[in-house]
Amino acid sequence: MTIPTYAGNVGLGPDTIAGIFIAALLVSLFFIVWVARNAKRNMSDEEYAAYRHRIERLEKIWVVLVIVALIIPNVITFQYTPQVVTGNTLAGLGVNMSALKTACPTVPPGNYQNACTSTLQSDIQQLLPLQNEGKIMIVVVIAGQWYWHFYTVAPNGSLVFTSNLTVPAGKPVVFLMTSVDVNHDFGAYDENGNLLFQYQVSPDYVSVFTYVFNIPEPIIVRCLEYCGPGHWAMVSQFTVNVV
Ligand SMILES: [Cu+2]
Repeated sequence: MTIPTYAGNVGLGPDTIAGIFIAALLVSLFFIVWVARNAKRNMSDEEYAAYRHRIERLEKIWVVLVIVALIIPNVITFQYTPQVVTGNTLAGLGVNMSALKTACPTVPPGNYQNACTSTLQSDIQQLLPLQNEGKIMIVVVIAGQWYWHFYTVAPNGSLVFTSNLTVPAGKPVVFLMTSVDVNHDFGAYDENGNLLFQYQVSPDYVSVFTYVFNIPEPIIVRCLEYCGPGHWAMVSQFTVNVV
């Protein structure tokens, strides 16, 4: 498979997205000029008061529209947010969720490299019996400028670096993710460029995220949070296989 070179290649495409932004810019520009011209006209005091009244009413409508436009898509799409089921999947397998750690010992900025080692190891010890029983697969993700490093977990709990990660279909995959520098965002796309899920990856913190891949296919991983000039190149991949 070929990996598109940058995030704009997914979905609408960079030209369409640029077109939308330019169109929005031109529409805004038109209204700015229109308002400025109207405001310049010679108006009597009564006319000006009526004009102000009209504008204030438009502003109120505008504020309500923006709030509605933000709330409605959030409410409609909430049920599709995969994070909602993370706790249920692991708790359903008997994991004591309160024993899973997410916070790492605080270290000064710039020293995040090993900050989360003990937290990761503690979580792996909690989850290892389930993996050894074949009920889950644990994947450790270390993010950095500008790479994704994947590790699998051996039966004795030690981390094994892999540049050729495969995960099973139909079985919960538990991602334990942290960053060695800045905030990143783990975005998993299927073969057709559809976003399956995304999850925040932060320094000083271990993100625990469980996902069940339904079909065997290649997965592309992109960073979905701007993390510096190499952000666009922070692309990796792994494969979902039949169990
Ligand atoms: Cu990033």
